Order: sequence, then structure tokens, then C-alpha cells
Amino acid sequence: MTRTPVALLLLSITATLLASCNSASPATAPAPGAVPPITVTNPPVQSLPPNALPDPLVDHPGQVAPRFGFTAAMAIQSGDTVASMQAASGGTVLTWDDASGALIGLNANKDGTAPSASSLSASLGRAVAVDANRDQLGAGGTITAVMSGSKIAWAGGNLSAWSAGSKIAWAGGEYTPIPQNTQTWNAIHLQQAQTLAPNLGAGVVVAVIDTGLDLDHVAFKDALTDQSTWWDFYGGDAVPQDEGTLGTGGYGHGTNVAGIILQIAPKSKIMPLRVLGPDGSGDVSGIVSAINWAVAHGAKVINLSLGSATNVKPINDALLAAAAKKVLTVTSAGNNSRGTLTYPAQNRYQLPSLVSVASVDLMGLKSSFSNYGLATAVVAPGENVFAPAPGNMMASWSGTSQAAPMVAGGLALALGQTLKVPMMALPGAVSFSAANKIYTNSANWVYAAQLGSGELDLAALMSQTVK
Ligand SMILES: [Ca+2]
Repeated sequence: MTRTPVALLLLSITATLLASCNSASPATAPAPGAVPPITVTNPPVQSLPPNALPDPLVDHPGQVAPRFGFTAAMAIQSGDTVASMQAASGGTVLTWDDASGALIGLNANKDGTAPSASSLSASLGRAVAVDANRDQLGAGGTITAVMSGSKIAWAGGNLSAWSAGSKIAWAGGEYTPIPQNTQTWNAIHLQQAQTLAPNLGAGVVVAVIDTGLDLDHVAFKDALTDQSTWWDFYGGDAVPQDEGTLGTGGYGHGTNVAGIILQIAPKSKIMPLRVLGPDGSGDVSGIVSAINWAVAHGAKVINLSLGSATNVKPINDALLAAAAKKVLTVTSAGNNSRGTLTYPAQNRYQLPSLVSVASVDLMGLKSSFSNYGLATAVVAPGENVFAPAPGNMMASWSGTSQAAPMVAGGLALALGQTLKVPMMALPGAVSFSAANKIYTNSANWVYAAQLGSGELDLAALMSQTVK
């Protein structure tokens, strides 16, 4: 297997995207002859999100919901209505959350400049923060191997089905659903953790805010939340199907991330929320909407294998509101090989329920692509991690995107048991239980204290947190 250079993301993706997205026509009807549409069979009972386009219960491949160049964030005051806020701002209300406030989508001025925060502040009668919105976030991973052909097809079966758990999944020390991952799972003591947490995450919902999932993949049978809790914020419909061409951009990224979580916590349920397009990038407003949605629809853990070079206040506010409702978030450190993490990971000390995850190889050495820094909570082995790929296939990816869902799955394992610590102590416990022996390797000395407390140790995490 060849490892492609992990050049990445935010800057290059943003640049290419700004160009390519100009040609994407917003809100167009699905192309005739496209893939047969996936229909939601249990229509959502809740009111639809503001970005719902006509006929939202059927998937519309290629459709892109309207995208705004900027967002204006503000507190909600008594007497405000969506209509009054839109009239005063001239924009479109994208999110409306009592805790984290309102986010309004705005286009650039005719001369291309950003809308004026002071003018908006004057017309709305409160403080307003204006931020760039479009393509501000990117997925943090690169596909490294696609298994194709008859022997490459997915052979692991339905991941939620080995409910008998570790006895079926592990045979003679081998991880039988995907033997290629045996060393990776041994590095974080997964087999022992699953023995200590025999409910395997049952009853815990993990929201995967990403490129969507291949919803029809056999690995995800019985492993997803009810369809009424799904949403595609990028496409403006209720079907968060992963879209694109395998091996290109972000296609398959969310499918891989969800598949990693289910290998760790196979009885947890994944809530698929799509915010990134086929190229792997997406807008601030979609991510804020998805975080609010995940909290409102019962997620206990949110996985954000994405990040931005910019510190985005609306995302921080949404994560603070999630923490206030005891929802934990795991996010990737980014793949720029730099000593600063992408946001929101870089804000770990400001966001109490956030775990930021960097990547190491199977020897515990920092992955060449991984960011590092004092805001890192923990590292996990994010290189060549195999998981389902669209089309009932399997593929490996490398990135901090692959390290983060190992922590999200670990939190789901713990939350599936009776805890012996307060729930909000779990993010700290991920660090306290980490194995700091990575720092005994001289190759890591240059990163002293910048790879977090050490490498994720799921067995130690379970023994410290569950009864
Ligand atoms: Ca869709």
C-alpha cells in the first residue's frame, strides 16, 4: 500500500474550492439519470431546518443549498422573530438557538467587501460579529488505500451485529472484522476496553458531522439513528449521503470516520449530519447548524474530524452551548505539520467538553502530517486506518481525522456503562488515562508536552471511569 503525501487541507482546499464552487449552481434540481434517489421513509416530525429545499425527503445528489459569503452572529433578545431579524439585517437567518444566539447569512457587498458589523450593529441594536463563512472548514484526512475488486469488497459484515461483542470480533488476538486494523487497535488496548465496557456503547448516540455517510453500506445496517434525526446541511435535504468519486477530495471521509467509531463502540448509534461537500470543505454556518441539531436530537458525543485555520466564534459559541447540555465533542488537531492546531481544537482550554486529538504512527511517533501543540489533549494512531468505504467497499485513510473518532468511540464505550465519575469528567479522564510512554522515544522529544498527555489508552480510560 502506498501512502500518498498528506498535503492538506484548509488553505489548499479553500483555494481550489473558492474556484470550483463558483460553478456549482445553488439549489438546482437533481440531474436526470443520477443515482436512484434515497428516500427518507420516516419523514422528520420536527420542523425542517432553514436550509431545507423543495422535496427534502428525497436525496438530491449534486444539490447544494444556498451558501453565504459571510455570517453575522448575535444574541437573541426578547421580542426577536426570524422575520424581524431578517428585515433588520437584510440577510437570511441560518441558526436560531436560545443559548448560542442567531446566525444570519449575508452576501458580500457589491464591491466584494464584507458587510459592515457596525452598520448591522446599529440596525439590530446589539453587538454583531461578522465572519467569513464559505469554505472555512476542511476535513482532516487523506485516503491511502482503496480496496477494490472481489477481494477488496467489505467483508466485515454489519458492524453493529457482532453484538455478542468481543467474543466474535476478536479471535486469537486478531480483530476479525478487519484484520488489517489489529495492530492499530492493540495500540489503544481496544480488546481489553471492550471487555471492560461490555455494553459496547449501547444507547449512546454519536453525531458524525462530516461529508455524510454511505447510508446504504452493509456495515451501517442497524447502526444509525432514526432517519428523523439525519440532515444534510450542505445539500439542503434530509439524506446525508456521502457524495463524490472515491479517491478524490473528501468522498468517503465521513463513511470512514463513522466506521472507526463503530469498530470501537459497535452498539452505539451514529447520527449522520452532512456539512462538507465532495471536496471535503464546508461552511461555518453548516457546522454551527449541525452542532445545534445534534444537541437538540439527543447526541451525547459529537465528532468533528474537521478544522479551520481561523478561530470561528460562532462555532465556539455552539460548542459552549453543547457543553452546557453535557454533550462532549472530539475534534482533530489538523494535518498541516505545524505547532498550532486547527480550530476548534486549538481552543481546548476554552471549551470544557472538547477533546483535541493529534496522530501518531504504530510506534508512537508523531505522524509526519499531524499538527502538535500545547492544546493537544491526546494522540491516537491515525495512519492507514481501515473502515467502510462507499459502495460496500473498504478503504484506509490517514489523518488526525482518523485519530479523533477513536476517542469519540471511547467516550461512547464509557457512556454505555454506569460511570463512576461525573460525565463531564470524561474529557479530562481521556488525558489522565493516556499512556505517556510516547515521550520516552527520543524522536518525540522535540514535541515535549505538545502531543498531549500521551497516547489514547481505552482500557485505562474504562478502568478509571466505568463501574
Ligand atoms: Ca443529500
